[in-house]
Amino acid sequence: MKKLQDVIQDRILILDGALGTMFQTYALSEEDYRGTLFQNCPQKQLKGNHDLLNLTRPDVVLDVHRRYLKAGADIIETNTFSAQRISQADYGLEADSYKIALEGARLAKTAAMEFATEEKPRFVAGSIGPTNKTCSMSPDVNSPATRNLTYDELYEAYAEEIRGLLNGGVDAFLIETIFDTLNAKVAIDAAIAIMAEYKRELPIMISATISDLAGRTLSGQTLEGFLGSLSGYPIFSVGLNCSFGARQMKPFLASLAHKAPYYISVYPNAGLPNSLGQYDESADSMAQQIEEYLDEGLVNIVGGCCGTTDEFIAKFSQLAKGRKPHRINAKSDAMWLSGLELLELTPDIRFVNVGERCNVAGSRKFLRLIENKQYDEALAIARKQVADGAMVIDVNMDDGLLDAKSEMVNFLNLVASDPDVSRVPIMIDSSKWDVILAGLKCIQGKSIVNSISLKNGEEVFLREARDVKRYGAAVVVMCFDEQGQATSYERKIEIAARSYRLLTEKVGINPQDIIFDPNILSIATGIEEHNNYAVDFIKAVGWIKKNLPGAHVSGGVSNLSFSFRGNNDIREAMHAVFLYHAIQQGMDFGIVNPATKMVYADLPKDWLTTIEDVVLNKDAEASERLIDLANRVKAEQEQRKNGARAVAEQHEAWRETDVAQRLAYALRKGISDYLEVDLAEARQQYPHAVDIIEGPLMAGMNEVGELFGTGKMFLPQVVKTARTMKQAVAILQPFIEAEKAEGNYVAGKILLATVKGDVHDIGKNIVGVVMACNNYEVIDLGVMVPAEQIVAEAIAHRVDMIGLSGLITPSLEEMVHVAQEMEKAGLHIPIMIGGATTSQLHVALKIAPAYSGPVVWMKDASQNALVAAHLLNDEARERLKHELNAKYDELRQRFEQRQAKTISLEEARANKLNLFPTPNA
Ligand code: THG
Repeated sequence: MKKLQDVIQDRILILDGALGTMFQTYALSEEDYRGTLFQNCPQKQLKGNHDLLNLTRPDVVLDVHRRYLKAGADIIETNTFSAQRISQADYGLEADSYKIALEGARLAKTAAMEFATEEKPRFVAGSIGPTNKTCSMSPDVNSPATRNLTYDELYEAYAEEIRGLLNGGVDAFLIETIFDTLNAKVAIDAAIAIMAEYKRELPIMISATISDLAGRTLSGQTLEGFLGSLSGYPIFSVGLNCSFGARQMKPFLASLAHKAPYYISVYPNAGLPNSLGQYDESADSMAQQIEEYLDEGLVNIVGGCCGTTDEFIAKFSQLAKGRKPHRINAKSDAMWLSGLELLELTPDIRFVNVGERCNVAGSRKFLRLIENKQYDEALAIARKQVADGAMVIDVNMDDGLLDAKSEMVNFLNLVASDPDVSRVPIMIDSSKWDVILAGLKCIQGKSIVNSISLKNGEEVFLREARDVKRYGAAVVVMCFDEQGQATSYERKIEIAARSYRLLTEKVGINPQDIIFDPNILSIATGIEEHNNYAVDFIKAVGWIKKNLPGAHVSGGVSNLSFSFRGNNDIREAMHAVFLYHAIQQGMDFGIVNPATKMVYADLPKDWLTTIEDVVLNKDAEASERLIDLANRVKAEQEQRKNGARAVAEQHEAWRETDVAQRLAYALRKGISDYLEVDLAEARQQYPHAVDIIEGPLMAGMNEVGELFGTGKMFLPQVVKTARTMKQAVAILQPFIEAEKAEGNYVAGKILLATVKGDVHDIGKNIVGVVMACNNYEVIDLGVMVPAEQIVAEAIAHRVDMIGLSGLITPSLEEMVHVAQEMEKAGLHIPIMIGGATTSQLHVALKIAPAYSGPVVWMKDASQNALVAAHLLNDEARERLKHELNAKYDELRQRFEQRQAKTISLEEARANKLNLFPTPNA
């Protein structure tokens, strides 16, 4: 029987559609989900745990598979999207994860075998979902470095799922609905490891989901950045699923097809969910859009996600017959690195400056900040380097008195929370391998390991190189071997050549992922043997670039000038001269201070000659002349010292605007450095501290909302602004308290929760901030909160109102459930509804009718305080209630009219406009 790898070259393959949508047609009950196996399971609700049906209603699962195969699917997915312990923990079924995965694979395989023929083999792709937690984002706005899932925990969970899938007979792995690339990296890692264990090699299929109009993943990566992260792994296909409908997906799919060196897959939703959370697209209308994909040669594999059924798949299958599959791109011969964005080393880039300042051994300031746990300030150093143009940042925590590993993890997690910094790739710098590994496990982008070398022999070298490959990273290779550090040209190139051979032949590392560091050592030290160090380095650069194809060259540039410490102008001038010559020979990376302004072409003539003589070791007295020059410069500097300081105090342009603009800007950019000063200034201008929040800060937040809505900002940036808002509020809090004590404000108590089944809480957190700013006591129950708990806590705390939040469509249903439970409990307090998929129409049609108290839909967080004020005032509340009732009635009526207006196609045709009536008719 032909393999997937063969068949895909001949034609476009059809993937199946959604399983959930199909299960819905069976109207399964709680009893179906429980079966006899879980009859007595203490968990209240198992319904909704679709994967469990593999054990309790295998007949239904088989039936769905068969329907898709009948419709023409070449590849069917196992019903195992959540068959790992992280997700199953929601149902207390961790221990059953393996069995669920195994049975899921068996069922799909059984069905596939029934349909497979010589001409049309059928394949089973083991579905591996993202889980309900994320490795790259903090669950807590106040603590950006916190994670509630680690690489290792997730690895164990995935390994178990993958074992089940493999033992159950899958033909490929489909890591899908990826919203956090780090989660996906863990799945890839586990899949490769388990396959090696079983001596099997199956294709790894990858499918991301994009969550905003800017085409980024939820964790903020662009699709190109995402491809950068994948570039170190053996991948079969890449694509998109879920997200939007086929129409909105097309531009993103096109850019993926244009860039990715893999087969391309796509399985969109049946349109965007409407205000009731349903999917509007029909099999016909969606097929039209799929046809555009085919016309443009964008895809190799096509199927459907949420809302699609076998009817859709049958249509796609017909459409794809005889169509030309997408032609796969050749693998780029440029190096790919990534942070949130891709850094592709195209020839026009020539030189990548790596910021050196986040190094406890290379910056006293950075060390002090880390020692004192002033992490925000430490992060500001990283941010400044990127603002100064650093294309990569080096992070080093090696200090005898620090716990390097935990500091590395903490700092990298912080970096991940700051989209201005995490835009760029990271170079993880440590001499301890466990620190490097810990670092690799917290980065979703493709990073650079700094460094490995042969200093402890081949065995260690190969082992570490395999780790580099395992985590999909690039690597700096120092020119060290068993005999020590290479200082001469001959030793440098000898070690580089040997390392290159081992890495490419024994480990299979892509030469593009190797960066040699032939050691930049200090010159003009007064020791004669040091005089030729720069020359040897520069010559070695030329040799490596010529003789070790694909490989890159880097070095720690500031090492060169250690003997001129304290004289930064001379040091920077030396670096400029050195880089000028080394870059000419092909040096394409350098660890430098990105703030350096010194340029080779601008150096005064006498400086240039003197320094060039030293760097190129023109004569034995060159060092002496440089030392003289350095002393002269130093003396002049002493004289000008006071004047010079003023120049150093440069201000960024935005600091010149008025205080309201500055605050709004700081908020929008998530810059908290100036909050104290600016807020102090603002308090002079505004009568009450709370006015600052409702004025300039809220204006900033609104701007953020708008930018996000139009795809000009992406989620991590929004999270960052939320954090800055929180800090601003914390600064103002004491003043608000004081004003309250003066009797200026009355407040109430609000309970907030993201409903069960949903983990999104940014909107809720912003509301929390806004309400707290307005002197409400906020009881925040967090995410995934069951209705019973909401009701119980509302009663226990005697809250004045409840705010329900949710981002995904199933949350709409859950909100109705919460309203029903509140009604049953006899509550009448107001409910505020907010979140991306919520709508006034849904509130009018579904939630409000389920509850006798007021239910108010919130367009955005800025409305909450005002509406809350109305709700707490007896008179205003009655007025609001009437207004709402009228509005809701109107919405319902209009909706019903619209419903009534839709007639069947036959009726419409019978009633068509006839401009040329036939005489007899
Ligand atoms: N190769 C590779 N990695 C490296 C180096 C290298 N990592 C570390 C180092 N060398 C590169 N980084 C620096 C960072 C700072 C300085 C030098 C190299 C430096 N710092 C000032 C000093 O010591 O005088 C600090 C002044 C301050 O405290 O602000 O020069 O070669 N692969």
